Amino acid sequence: MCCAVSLVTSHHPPYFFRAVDSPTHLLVPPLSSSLLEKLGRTLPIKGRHRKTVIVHATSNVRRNPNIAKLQAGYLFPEINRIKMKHLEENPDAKIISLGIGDTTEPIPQPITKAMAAAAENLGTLDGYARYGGYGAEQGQTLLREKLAERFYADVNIQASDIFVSDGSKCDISRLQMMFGSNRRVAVQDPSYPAYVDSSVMIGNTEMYDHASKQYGKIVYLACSSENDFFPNLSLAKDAELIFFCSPNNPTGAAATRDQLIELVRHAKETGSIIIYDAAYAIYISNPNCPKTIFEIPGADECCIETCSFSKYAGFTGLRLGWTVVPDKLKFADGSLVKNDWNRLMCTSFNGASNIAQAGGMACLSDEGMNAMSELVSFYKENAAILKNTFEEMGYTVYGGTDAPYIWVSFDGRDSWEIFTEVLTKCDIVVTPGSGFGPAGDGFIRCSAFGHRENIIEAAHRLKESFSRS
Ligand code: PL4
Repeated sequence: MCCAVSLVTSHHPPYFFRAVDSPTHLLVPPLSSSLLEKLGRTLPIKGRHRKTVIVHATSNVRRNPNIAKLQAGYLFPEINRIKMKHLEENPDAKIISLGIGDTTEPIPQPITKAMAAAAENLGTLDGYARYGGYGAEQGQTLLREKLAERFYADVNIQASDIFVSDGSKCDISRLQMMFGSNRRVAVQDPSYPAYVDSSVMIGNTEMYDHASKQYGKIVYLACSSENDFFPNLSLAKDAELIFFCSPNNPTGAAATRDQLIELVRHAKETGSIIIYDAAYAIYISNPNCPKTIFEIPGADECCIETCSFSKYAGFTGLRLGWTVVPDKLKFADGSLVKNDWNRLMCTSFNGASNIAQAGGMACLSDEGMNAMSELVSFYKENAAILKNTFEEMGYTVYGGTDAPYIWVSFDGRDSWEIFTEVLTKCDIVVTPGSGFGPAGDGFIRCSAFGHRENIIEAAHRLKESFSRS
């Protein structure tokens, strides 16, 4: 191990690291394996006693204590790691992934053609002069206008409220950066894990509690069939920021107009801000479920909406999204949230790729809109196949009609245990419900992103191994 030897004096927490030597002047005998195991770990300190341990370090820089609070790895790379390990151990396994929600079908041709033309254009003097170089941090004006026209024509949102970005996940972290630490945050439970993990990283939480499987200070708003997947908002009366995702990942539940009216009313009464994740809005079929929070009167005074081309047009790898910060939304001091978002984006973001933005423009043409709609219909047919399969097998299933995810109940069983059983018996990767929060335990999430033949084969394998009826 090539590093300096340091003494760590720890007084739970924070941990104090002090380098006392270099590799060339070792003061200590070789480290035992048990000590090596502790390297870089948070050591439990009993009572008020200080504990001195030896660690290898190459710097005196203290680890970010907020990142140190995180448990295990981020959910999706973990799922991928387990999948790869399964493949290593079973090289002949024909794994089907219903796990990570990653699109599988090609980007429609009118969109790829527009991007190819944009790339070619960058190879010409004139084209480069017009579209090359750094672009506006807020996104190309034409794209912002087109987004406003396509998705916000009937609501009080202007092109200048829309900030184009490299995707929703990135904007979620940047929103955390804008609001800063020590915020009281509420999340739906279960929900997309980036909300909780980014809250931990920015310093909005206390330590993780192993008994409740929750981070201290975050308000977990349980959503289940018992409350129609809409939480008891009174629990969030002290929250400043509420992450709300509709259609929800992972439950697939889309909030109704009445529920969203209640959400906006709550935010206005408590003075909180809703960060509304509409990444799957295009999957909504139910006319009673709004596709943007800004359909709700007053939402422009208390909501930020983030959205993405990832699941609309297969841009998961290409990266293009947007966040809407309305003009009317203000901080407690009366200043515009939009001004701070603009300031943050100008400092921390250099504008979305110009080729991706050309693709975004093509998505919003008539041809592109039709192509996206076909793609979404295809994934929704997959969702219907999976949903019907599990129902025929005797399971209770949610979601899948307004979202590309189905949420399958295993009657309270440990969801990692089900995940492992599905992987070992069927060579199928799903996502364990508890990865989305403690209220997700007992469930698995199946993604409907897949080639049709894989979805049909997965349905067949699941029926063979897990049928109840
Ligand atoms: C795996 C509610 C997927 N590595 O692509 P983006 O950044 O525009 O959107 C990410 C996103 C935002 N909001 C919600 C989402 O569900 C997602 C994507 N979630 C999933 O399987 O739950 C992909 C996850 C990816 C990630 O961590 O986002």
